[in-house]
Amino acid sequence: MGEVGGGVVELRDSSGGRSPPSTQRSRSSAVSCAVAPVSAAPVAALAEAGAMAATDIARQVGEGCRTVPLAGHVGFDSLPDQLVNQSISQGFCFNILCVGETGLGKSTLMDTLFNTKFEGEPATHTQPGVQLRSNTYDLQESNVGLKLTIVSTVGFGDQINKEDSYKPIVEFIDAQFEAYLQEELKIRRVLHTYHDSRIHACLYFIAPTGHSLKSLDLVTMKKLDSKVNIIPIIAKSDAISKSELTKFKIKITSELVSNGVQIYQFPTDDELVAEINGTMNAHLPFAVIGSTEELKIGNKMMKARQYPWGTVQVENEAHCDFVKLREMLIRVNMEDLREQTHSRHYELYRRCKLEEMGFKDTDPDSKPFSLQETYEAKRNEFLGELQKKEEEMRQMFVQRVKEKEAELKEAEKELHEKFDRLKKLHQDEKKKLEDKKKSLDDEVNAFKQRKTAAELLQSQGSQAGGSQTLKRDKEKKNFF
Ligand SMILES: Nc1nc2c(ncn2[C@@H]2O[C@H](COP(=O)(O)OP(=O)(O)OP(=O)(O)O)[C@@H](O)[C@H]2O)c(=O)[nH]1
Ligand SMILES: [Mg+2]
Repeated sequence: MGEVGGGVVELRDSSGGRSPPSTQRSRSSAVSCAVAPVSAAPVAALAEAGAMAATDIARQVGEGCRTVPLAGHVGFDSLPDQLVNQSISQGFCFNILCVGETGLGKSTLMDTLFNTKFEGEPATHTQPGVQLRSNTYDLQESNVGLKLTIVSTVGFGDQINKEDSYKPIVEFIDAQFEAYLQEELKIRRVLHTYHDSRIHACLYFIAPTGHSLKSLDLVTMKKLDSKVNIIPIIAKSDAISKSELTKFKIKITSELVSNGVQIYQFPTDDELVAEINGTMNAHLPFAVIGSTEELKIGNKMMKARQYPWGTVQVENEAHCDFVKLREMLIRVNMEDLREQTHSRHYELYRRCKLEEMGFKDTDPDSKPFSLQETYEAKRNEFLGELQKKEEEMRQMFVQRVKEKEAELKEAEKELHEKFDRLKKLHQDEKKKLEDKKKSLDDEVNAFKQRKTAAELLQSQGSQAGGSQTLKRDKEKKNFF
């Protein structure tokens, strides 16, 4: 395996000249400056920067600070070396996110960039949604250790409805920021041993269509640009002719600009790398080819792709921009990508999150707001809200009880009315029956009277009939 960042491959500029030596940039932060390979130039530059910073501080503190000459060597000029040594012993970490449609050559490009074969199965085209696959590897080059995490999209662009394809990616990036924030907020923090999983660079793989960006690409890049350093690359650029590629690059750039997509710009504020970075910014998006296959070209073994009509060499700058990408991503700007992730993207996430949680730097009178005050304010706000909620619930409960009471009263009233109605009905019925009974009784009495009269009449009749019979019997006897 070859060297990844040690200067084996020379980067040539467009005029054919050799580019400045590969150097990791160092910015103002003390921690982030401890990244350069141990060499005299950056250490001297750091010492110089340190001296300049001291002058600045002296100027800032003004009267209270005096410059005192030293009578002899003290030793704090070794501070930059100490930083470098400490950083080397701690090791570095770098996290790359590869976003691109299935089969666009993401894994092959990673293998080619790091000169190794990372494991990983190709994805199918039948994924129901977009997922992210993350793998971490320990790499060693010279005496520098690198914990490399490669995160790849799986199933990106394979769904019929691609509206939400960006969401899992955004969620993943935010989850890494959140994990870091949680670690920072812990009482016992172990940030020096914490595995920082925040994404430092997002390689966005554009399909070599030669036309324009797909809306999926534009939407996804737009959603990601405030969260991660996006480096757009035209994948499998051997599938596109030279003249088409030039037009395609122009088209992509203009579409990114017109849609307000902020891609990562290689920094030009450090004169050590300003020239090369400025030149490379003009070459974006890089058109790359990936291959780990080594073919014999002339006397040399080279990474290339062989076709029936010829061979395309990965590391030949006339064939593609692979070398430019490797140079910019690994050899020149790796530290800037890490720093931008921390100072820009993570800072934005942290600020929004803390503001959401109620933290402020100053109160309405522009006085500094202490953590204690923030806590008290948030607590009071919370208690106020709790009281408000309690009051609302009480009101609601009273209201419900009142409603229930009214309902019950209404039901009771209805029952009473029903009872009265039934009672009246019953009374009417009773009266009717009594009347009927009375009339029946009357009828019965009248009948009885009639019966008695009839009986009397009958008995009288029978008596009268009896005496006549007696008389007749007597007359009969007399006759005989
Ligand atoms: N023509 C051409 N083919 C390439 C290039 N890079 C990779 N390939 C081929 O494309 C196919 C897919 O490559 P992968 O690297 O597996 O693609 P991927 O994006 O990782 O695929 P998934 O992980 O399945 O999404 C393989 O057959 C590669 O050999 C390239 O630059 N040009
Ligand atoms: Mg893959």
